Amino acid sequence: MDPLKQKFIDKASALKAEIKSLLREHGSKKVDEVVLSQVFGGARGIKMMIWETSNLDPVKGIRFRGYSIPELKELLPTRPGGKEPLPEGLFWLMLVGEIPTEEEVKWLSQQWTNRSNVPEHVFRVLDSLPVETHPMTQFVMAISALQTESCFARRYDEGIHKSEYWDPTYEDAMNLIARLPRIAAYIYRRTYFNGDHIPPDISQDWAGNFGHMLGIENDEFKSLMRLYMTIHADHEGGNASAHTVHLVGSTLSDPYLSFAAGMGALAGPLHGLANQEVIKFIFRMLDALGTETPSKEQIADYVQTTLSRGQVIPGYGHAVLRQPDPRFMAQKAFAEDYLQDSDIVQVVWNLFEVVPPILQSLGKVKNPWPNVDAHSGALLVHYGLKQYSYYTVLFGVSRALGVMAALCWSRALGLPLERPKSVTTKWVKEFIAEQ
Ligand code: NMX
Ligand code: MLT
Repeated sequence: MDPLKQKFIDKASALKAEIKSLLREHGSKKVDEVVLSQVFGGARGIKMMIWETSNLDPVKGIRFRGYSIPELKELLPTRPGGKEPLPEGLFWLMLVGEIPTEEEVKWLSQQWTNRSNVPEHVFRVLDSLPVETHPMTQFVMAISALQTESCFARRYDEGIHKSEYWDPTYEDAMNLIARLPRIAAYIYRRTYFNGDHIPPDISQDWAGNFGHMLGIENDEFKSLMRLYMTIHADHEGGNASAHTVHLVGSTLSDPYLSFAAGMGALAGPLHGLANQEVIKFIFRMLDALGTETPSKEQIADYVQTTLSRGQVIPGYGHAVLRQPDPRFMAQKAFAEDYLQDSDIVQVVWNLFEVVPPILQSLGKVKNPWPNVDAHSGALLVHYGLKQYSYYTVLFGVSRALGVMAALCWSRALGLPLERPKSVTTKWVKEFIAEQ
């Protein structure tokens, strides 16, 4: 058995036994109370699932196995001489809860290279779609087409014992992550470069090779890709894409179909599609104002007009966070290091000053601060990746790291079918009448 897989199952078996005795003793302890506004309000804040790979604090932001993004930048292995963490290291950390050594990260990079072959029929499925098909639709279809390769589906069909579900889940998770950059790059090149594809460079790390296949041969851009793939990977289990993967996976639908379903959730403008909406918003604003360098007053007027049209300001607000997103701050720090002089980055920074007080003044927005999507597009535009309808695919490739690690845990811990209770408004009225 490979060393990561062995480490994983050792840890998961120990935790499974611990959970069993914990539930025997404390299974009836109350962890939450649900009020009616939560039932009607998108289940905000209700504690209802187990997610081992990361946890979100409303004020401090995301912690991957307890580590903040600045801590990970210090601790995770980088390329020789590089400043940004390798996403391979984050996957290792999320899967087994340990900061990997450089050797372990090298091993994982090599594993993903070995597993990265994409069967020809997946490209044929993509090539059969109209070229103007949204990249997220192409992504979902390609992942679904790749499901022919699922070890989990095959082993289930052969009658696998339930105690072994984790094993083909791990294999599918590793193979899927290994193949995603090639698929995502194929979608980019077919959509915007007339199908002029770039073969993989297997000497590069996972994110570096992705940057290479996109066609942007720039070391700074590859560093950005490593950072981008690390910070978008996981945001605890309740976000819409992760929760969808978790829910679909709980039916024992295989990792490919579970991930494709999660990508459908990520493609919504209130979730991952917000990264394309932010840059679209900025381009439209610059167009409307007739300048690349609008003043803060001009930006404020445009934001007010957008709100008066009943539209949200993309990239701002969050269902859980109540402070600027540390992922926004990490991208801001990258921009301060590498691209201080970019006009579009300056617009993002001006929005950061202008938008929060305006949203606060509405009196209803719980978090007026920027989220991860407020910054990412401007960085990509700077390096020439201007085709914003592609941006959510990048988010999706990264999100695979977290949701696949978490899916391995769900199957190893033997988590059951997820099936919460719904009620009708008639039931609510009767419930109130009985109080
Ligand atoms: N612009 C305008 N109004 C907003 C915004 C915003 N950015 N954020 C929240 N509101 C409104 C919201 O629409 C709601 O209005 P109403 O009562 O009229 O329906 C009110 O403020 C209360 O909403 P909250 O409780 O603050 O936010 P909620 O938890 O419901 O929603 C988001 C969270 C993220 C969906 C919301 O803030 C939003 O729509 N933001 C813009 C889209 C975005 O950036 N999404 C990306 C999230 C991160 N990601 O990558 O997934
Ligand atoms: C995410 O990364 O999934 C988003 O910030 C949305 C969320 O956490 O709800």
